[in-house]
Amino acid sequence: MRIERVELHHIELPLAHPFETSFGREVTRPCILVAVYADGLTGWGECVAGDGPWFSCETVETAWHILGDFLIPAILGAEVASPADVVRRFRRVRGHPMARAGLENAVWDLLAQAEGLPLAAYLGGVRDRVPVGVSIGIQPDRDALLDRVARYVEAGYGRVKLKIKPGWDVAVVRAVRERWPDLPLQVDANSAYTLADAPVFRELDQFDLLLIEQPLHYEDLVEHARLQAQLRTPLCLDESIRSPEHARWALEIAACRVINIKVGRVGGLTAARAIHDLCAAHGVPVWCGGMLETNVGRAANVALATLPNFSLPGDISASARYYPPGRDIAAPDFLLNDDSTISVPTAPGLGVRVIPERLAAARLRERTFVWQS
Ligand code: SMG
Ligand code: MG
Repeated sequence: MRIERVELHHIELPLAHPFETSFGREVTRPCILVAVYADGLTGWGECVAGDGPWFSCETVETAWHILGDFLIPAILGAEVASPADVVRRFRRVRGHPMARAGLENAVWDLLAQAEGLPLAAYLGGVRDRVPVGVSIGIQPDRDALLDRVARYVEAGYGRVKLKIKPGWDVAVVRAVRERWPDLPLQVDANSAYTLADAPVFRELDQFDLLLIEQPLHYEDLVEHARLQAQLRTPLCLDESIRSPEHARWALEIAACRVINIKVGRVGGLTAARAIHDLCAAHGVPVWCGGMLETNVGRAANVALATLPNFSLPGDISASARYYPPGRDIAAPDFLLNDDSTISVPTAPGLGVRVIPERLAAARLRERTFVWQS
């Protein structure tokens, strides 16, 4: 099919609750939604870059530039029969994985619809529901954290991730572990520590955590390998894995025993599936990370998590955990099942519909690119 038209929609939504990590506090969430048109179908993708270069060096502004000036011109008017055609046309662009993922994933949705298949089936997924957990940000104090954990456990989340940073680590993990001795629990430092903090991680080693996510520098692999060698608990890399190559290097030097796959961070569903396959071949479990996506990005995450080696619960919570009722730009919402899973949509493509009025209400700017034959 020929790509006839592409639209960029820069939107911003209020979060249901502020989300605080070691690198900052978010009250609203921006993103760029990408719509790709061909043969009477529309595919949607979400670019998860934020307002500032905090989680990653990409921002909404850099992604807007890279999409509009390089990536969209590379595929506008092109014949596309498979996602590989898009990946090939993007090969000249170095870096900018979040920008690439927004557009590549929109084409995945389009092609899955053209095949009449749910995105999960088009990817090769094997599940009809995916196990999920919830990621809980840093709270004003320990009681607030315990209340928040209690609320999510009562809501049915069977796995909890706590954000940690220096001064908000061993004592809070101990408090949660004492109250919920059997709860599957993990922590995420978002690169807030150095190797000099190894004693903190040796203490965290006693709490039977599922994993410790991205403790050290966001680009480092070598020091993660040194830390991993001192710990019983698996280290999991997030920010350090920005391509299949990073995953290969990390496995080669045993920098981690688990990988968090985020489709935006690694540059799209093709790269995400390649990392999944590589980890499966090495016996390394993976799970699907989250970037506070709207239902468009969430649908792509759910589809990805149906691949067989996604053997740990993902940061894919129910839609209501992220945005106030009626605000998410796509429907239907994702709901939490009693067994801490989310059901995989069965309609062709992403299986969610963008609601034009909600999109318009959330939009800050838009840009349209039309192929002139
Ligand atoms: O989408 O449930 C979610 C959030 C999961 O904790 C989460 N993501 O480092 O893994 C991570 C953070 C990054 C969020 S930055 C917006
Ligand atoms: Mg993380």
